[in-house]
Amino acid sequence: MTNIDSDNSREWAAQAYALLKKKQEEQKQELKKQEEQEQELVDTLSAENTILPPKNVDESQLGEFDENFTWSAMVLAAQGKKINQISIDEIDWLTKLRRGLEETRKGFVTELLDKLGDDPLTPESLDDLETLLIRADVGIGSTDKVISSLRKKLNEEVVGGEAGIKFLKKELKLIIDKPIKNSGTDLLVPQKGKLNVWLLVGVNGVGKTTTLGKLAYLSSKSNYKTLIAAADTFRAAAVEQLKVWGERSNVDVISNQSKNADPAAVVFDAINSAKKRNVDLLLVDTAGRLQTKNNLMDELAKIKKIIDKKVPEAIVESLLVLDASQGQNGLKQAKSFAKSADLSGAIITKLDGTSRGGVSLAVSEEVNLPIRFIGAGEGIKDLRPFNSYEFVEAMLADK
Ligand SMILES: Nc1nc2c(ncn2[C@@H]2O[C@H](COP(=O)(O)OP(=O)(O)OP(=O)(O)O)[C@@H](O)[C@H]2O)c(=O)[nH]1
Ligand SMILES: [Mg+2]
Repeated sequence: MTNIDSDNSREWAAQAYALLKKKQEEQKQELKKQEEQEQELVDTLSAENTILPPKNVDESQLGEFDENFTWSAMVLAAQGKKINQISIDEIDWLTKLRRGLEETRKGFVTELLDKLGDDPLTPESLDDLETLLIRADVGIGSTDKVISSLRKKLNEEVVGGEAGIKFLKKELKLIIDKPIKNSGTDLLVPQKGKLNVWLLVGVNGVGKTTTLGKLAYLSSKSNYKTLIAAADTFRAAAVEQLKVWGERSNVDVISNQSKNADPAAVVFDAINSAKKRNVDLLLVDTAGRLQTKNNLMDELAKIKKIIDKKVPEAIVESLLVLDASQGQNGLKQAKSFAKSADLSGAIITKLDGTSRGGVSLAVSEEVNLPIRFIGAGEGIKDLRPFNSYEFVEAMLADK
């Protein structure tokens, strides 16, 4: 970690901002040149009636040099990033994350800071903190852990307000990091040279298809050969929805448009294509609900069986998608899925605009799942690999 004191931090952020501004200007010039060249090509192709690829995704724009920028730059600096290594995309994401967690913070940190003030922590302030953590959906298990660590610390020494927050951040991070450490993989990325199959599962409306679209974009942008399997055959519009995402990220979608097509059969076809095309990552969208009494879990088991049988060497991840705004309800779903589906990780969505971001901690502590990605918006770039440091900093940012 880099040490930057607050006097120097604004100066540092200002330098980073100036550098990014320059970079953006250069990029704009470059983009203009490219667009001119592309237009020439488009004109030629249109004359030949060729179907054109979709337009590229918009580049992130550098916003104002404000509190958000400074905070984001500091979070990156604290993780050892140098001024010239910072990108507009990263700043953009952190700003979104911090804004997204604003509601969670409002009912939590602001009140906490008010209660703690500059005075040392007391047993009473711990009681307040306990209530606030529970209210933020952090969960009873995690709350107990944090409070008893703090109580122990209080018995040993005087803890001031600021030191209390620092200690709290450390404890929360430990809870989130535990299942990630246990999994042996800090960052989930497809393994090169193998077929990786990521199944997105979860109840209806939590954001599976949207998340899959964002993952397809991240993956193909990172040069993994990517393919999508539209295995939600229940919802008629699901395939169309996926195709739009596929187009935006230049990833093909394997589907079966016939009514009541068997999801496992779609996965079967997709695996064949994936093998033929040497795909690195096959992303499988699944249904959040079914037409018949068929159990969602049975359906998932069937899909898994096909994968194991056809490509036993594949690296399979079953990722549970959870809508943060559902709070404790989402946690209940996670528990029941975890019981019957063999899950390997979680993706938390809709962290923007919910006051229940704390549920991420409950997922780590009570369901013991490593959080792999988080979503904070409906745009294609609004999903990022999970970073516990950034998450906790955003959740407890003091303004
Ligand atoms: N604000 C916000 N909205 C999101 C996010 N992720 C998904 N959504 C929205 O949530 C709604 C449902 O998303 P879908 O991706 O269709 O959810 P699903 O789990 O595939 O739903 P089913 O296929 O019906 O099971 C859509 O309106 C999405 O735009 C997010 O991170 N933030
Ligand atoms: Mg869907």
